[in-house]
Amino acid sequence: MSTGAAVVADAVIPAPVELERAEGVLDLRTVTVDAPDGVLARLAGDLLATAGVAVVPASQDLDADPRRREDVSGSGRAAQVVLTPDPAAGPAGSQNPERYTLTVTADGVTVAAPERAGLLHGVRTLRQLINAGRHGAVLLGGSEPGVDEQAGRGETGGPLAVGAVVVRDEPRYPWRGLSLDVVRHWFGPADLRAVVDLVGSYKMNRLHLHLSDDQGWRLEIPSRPALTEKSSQGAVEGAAGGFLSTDEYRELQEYAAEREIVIVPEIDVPGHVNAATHAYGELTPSGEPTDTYDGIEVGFSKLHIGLPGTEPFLRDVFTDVARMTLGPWVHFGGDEVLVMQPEEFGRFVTLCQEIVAGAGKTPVAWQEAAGSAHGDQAAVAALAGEAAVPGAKPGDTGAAEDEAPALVRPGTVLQYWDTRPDPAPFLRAAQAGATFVMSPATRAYLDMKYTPEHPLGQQWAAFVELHDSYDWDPATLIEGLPESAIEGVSAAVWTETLPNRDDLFSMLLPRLAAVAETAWSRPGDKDWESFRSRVAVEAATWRREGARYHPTPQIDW
Ligand code: TNX
Repeated sequence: MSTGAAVVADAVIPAPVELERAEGVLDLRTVTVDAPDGVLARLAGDLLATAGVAVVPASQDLDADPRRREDVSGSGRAAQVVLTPDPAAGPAGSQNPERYTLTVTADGVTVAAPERAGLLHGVRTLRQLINAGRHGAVLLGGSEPGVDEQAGRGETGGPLAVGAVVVRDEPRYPWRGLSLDVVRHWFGPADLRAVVDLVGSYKMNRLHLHLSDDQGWRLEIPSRPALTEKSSQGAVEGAAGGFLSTDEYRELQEYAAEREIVIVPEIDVPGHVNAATHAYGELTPSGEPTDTYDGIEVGFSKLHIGLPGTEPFLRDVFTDVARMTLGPWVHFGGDEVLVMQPEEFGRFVTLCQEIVAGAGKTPVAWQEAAGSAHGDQAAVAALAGEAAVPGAKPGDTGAAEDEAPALVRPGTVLQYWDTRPDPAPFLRAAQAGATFVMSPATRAYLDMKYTPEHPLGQQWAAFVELHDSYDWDPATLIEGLPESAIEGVSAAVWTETLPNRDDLFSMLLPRLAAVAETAWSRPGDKDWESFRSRVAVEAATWRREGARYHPTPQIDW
């Protein structure tokens, strides 16, 4: 009988703050779920059912009369899983709104948390502990009645039981997410719900959708119907497009919100706009719509601040998006505008923040909005066919770095991806009140190939093996950035080379679990060797649920 804490800890991703093993084992073949509301009870039941547990309806009578707690299969009592609001839950002294305590004894399960998110997190942890028992990672010894020792420890045959344990837990960062490109290839509502479930299973709480780009427009905008009428059909290399209707968008957000996940919509401007300029000729200097585009180059398209149609377009689009969005954030892109001078770019950044904030949302933008140009300013000018900024050197922002005022407003969230540029603009932005979500391409871009031989993905930033996406600290990426300016972490997956759900998932898994742990767990609670064994356990769930993953040789599957 092995009941050491280390063995049990080998089930939970992301690694929890505290996990204390106790005596006893709980048979979980059949459970009842008791929660503060019906939606939570259903979600908790669904999560446990994915671990193989039979969930039977709870009723007052079951508690009152033990004889009626016989489970439907007659093999023993239904264990009670009780979700209960409790401000005292979580690690000692914690005020973290997502904290929870999960307590498993031989008599039942309690998940205590001050808020709904913590209650769900506790159930997610329980699901992984059950999964580990089935997979054989937790050796449940003894002769507990109802636990069949001979059941075996295969994918589905292991005991549906969990050793007694107390988990007290909370996240390191409030923003733990995935950024998903649904433009280069289209992923519809069913795929998106699967992604929401996946993100949630690792206690991530943001799904950022990249909804517009050169190749397509993926969200119905009531005031600008041509965007989806004319520009939603295409994708990369002639693949089929699609878009979310306003109803589908609302339903997706509600599905995510039930799971405590906020959808963050991105409409990417002032670059990555060919789908917009194809739909509305008034956005181009000639007045003629641009052709459709199904290649994978970036950086060539742009809006024009001086055209009379531009600002009304931005106001219409961002006002509609803000109105349709349940969460507090709207992302306006701002990345890789390789054909625009810094002065015009700065005016777009200022305008978009003003529109988004005026519509009641917090603006989010890629790091370029801090005022640093992407890459080499001279190359930018050359691409634009314009004279280089006088005196510009590679890496220049085109402005005097030390004196230039920050472009960002207080509260704007910047998404950091390019690990090359100089930290000065980011420090200035932080001083102006911006916060940062870390998506370093060399670690968190899950469209990067795992290895040079990997058949899918790109390689412009790095090869990103599982260990690379695990072994980094968001707090040390930008030298001098105060910890208080770090909002969190987002993995990102661009889909130029990923035409379907299987290919997408094989890039996400197992690396998404690594990024999730980097976002949730403190550096001292992270451990690569432990993570390796926990991933191998978690993979049993992926196989059972038919989720494709990449069997990297870094794990003993
Ligand atoms: C960069 S980095 C992009 C995307 C591409 C991706 C391909 C950033 C904010 N944008 O437009 O799809 O590279 O890996």
